[in-house]
Amino acid sequence: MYTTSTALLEALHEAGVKYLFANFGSDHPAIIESLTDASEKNKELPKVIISPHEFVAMSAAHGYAQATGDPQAVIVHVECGTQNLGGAIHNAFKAKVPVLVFAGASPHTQEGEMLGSRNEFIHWFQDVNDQRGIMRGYSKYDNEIRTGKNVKQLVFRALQIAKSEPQGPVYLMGPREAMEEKTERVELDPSLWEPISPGTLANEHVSELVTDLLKAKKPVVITSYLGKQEERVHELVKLCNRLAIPVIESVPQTMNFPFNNELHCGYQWNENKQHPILEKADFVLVIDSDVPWIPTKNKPPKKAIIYYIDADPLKEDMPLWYIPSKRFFRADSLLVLQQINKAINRRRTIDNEQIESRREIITNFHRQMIKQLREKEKMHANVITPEYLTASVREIIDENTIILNEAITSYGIVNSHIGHTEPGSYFSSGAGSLGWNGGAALGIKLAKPNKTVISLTGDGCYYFSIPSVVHTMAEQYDTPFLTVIYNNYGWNAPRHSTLGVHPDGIAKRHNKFWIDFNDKSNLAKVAEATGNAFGAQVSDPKELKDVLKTALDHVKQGRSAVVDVQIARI
Ligand SMILES: Cc1ncc(C[n+]2csc(CCOP(=O)(O)OP(=O)(O)O)c2C)c(N)n1
Ligand SMILES: [Mg+2]
Repeated sequence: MYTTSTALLEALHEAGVKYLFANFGSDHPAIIESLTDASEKNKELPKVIISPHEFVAMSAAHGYAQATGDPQAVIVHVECGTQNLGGAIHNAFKAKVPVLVFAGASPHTQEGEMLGSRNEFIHWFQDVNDQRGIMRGYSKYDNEIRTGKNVKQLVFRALQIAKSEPQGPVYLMGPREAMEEKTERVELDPSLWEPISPGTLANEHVSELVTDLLKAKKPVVITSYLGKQEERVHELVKLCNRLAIPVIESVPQTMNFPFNNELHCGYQWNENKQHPILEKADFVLVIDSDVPWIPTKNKPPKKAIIYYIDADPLKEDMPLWYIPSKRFFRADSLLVLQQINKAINRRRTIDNEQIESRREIITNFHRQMIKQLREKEKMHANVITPEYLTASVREIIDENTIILNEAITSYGIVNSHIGHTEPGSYFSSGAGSLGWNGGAALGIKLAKPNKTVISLTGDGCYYFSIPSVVHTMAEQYDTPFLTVIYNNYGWNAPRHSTLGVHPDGIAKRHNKFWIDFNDKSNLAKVAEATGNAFGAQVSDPKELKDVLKTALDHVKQGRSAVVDVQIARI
């Protein structure tokens, strides 16, 4: 027995995919047959992770790829399952995370003409005009598997596109008859389907950039996802240390620059304040960042010379996007940083005195910033502030921990009060459809079983993550992690958004923002019920640290834990 479905699964295995996050249906009999056949014959295929909701499946593949760089596969049921991927496809696409999604499609014969022909009422309902259109706008590539004869080529091509920068999700669909088709095994060499090679700068561009950089008195680097690759972080540290360049992380998706480096000048999310260093900058290197600043709140001066380096400097998928950059380079940030560092080493006239005086100013700024942060995280008598909560988490973690941040109006607080220092130790979704945290934690733990994984989430984002599904899967697949809910009993963000546009509006005057949740709900019980997690609620600041420690002990012993912390609405 060797069908299109066997070839599809075999292709995924040969391409290095380890997991299939799967939600099966009437479109998948051939896949189920092939999986059982392989399992009975001890033939190695990717491991199936049964995912009771597609959003969690996709978020888990997202997290796995963030932690490893390796795309996994998500298998969903026709157009319905594709739609249930929901915001998770927005997240993978916008965050540039590689995932291969396969969906079956309704049979295209109805009188038994072929194996797989319609035999259930649902096949008429699930036959839609443009199933692939659901993913268009949120995938780099989509195609239909029409025969088993070249399904491997389609899978390898799809993965080549997914892994090439800018990375992203890809979509294949196959109608039932095509997936049942008997076919011959095709041998392909995976090494001939590698992602496109990373790009560098032309020599004259390196030289121009370095000349402008060395002329600058107040240069600054801004980045968001440079830390996708550890080597990039080291190369950026090398450059910044050599020239005493301050770094600002804007909307950080990864750990990009160690917070304990005294050139780190903080994180920017939606804060309504001009960053004092960016305000005075005369040179800005934006490297790996979609949103380096929000011009209505914070921006460099008009005179600053800006260079923009990214795998996707045109942002063709963002209809409105521009920054006043002198040059836009499509290139790999590691290679570019290596080019810049080498070019600087070759320069003979570098004003080291100026660099050292700048280092002193930036170091003072950093120290002052840390002092203010420590002030803010002091315990208050009756209420847990997000700063105190984050500092308490920081105190119980070690260097073997990965933190996930979906704390929304506490996004920046999580960054500055954890203060990540190790590449790969921190992730946010990198996009805007909420609920990534639960599935992503599961995927990251699957990828890095020896790490302690901690998800810091708003209460709204906890609901969005479908915790019942996340925790039943976490137990079934032995991926224990700690969730800490920053629970302000509602959506604080739309309140901030309303005040941002209408600071003295009627909503403010009546303190009526339409964002409040049921405050009697015990959120941790969901995880207890479906995943046998340890659950706790805390509102007393004095009890917080002990509860967090107990919860973390449970996680270290192999049981997930959810700590629901009542925090002040800020
Ligand atoms: C799928 C989705 N639905 C709605 C939103 C709009 N939204 C942005 S932030 C937010 C509130 C999140 O609530 P919570 O996690 O409790 O964080 P808080 O705002 O309270 O800090 C909402 C509803 C979104 N971004 N994505
Ligand atoms: Mg909230």
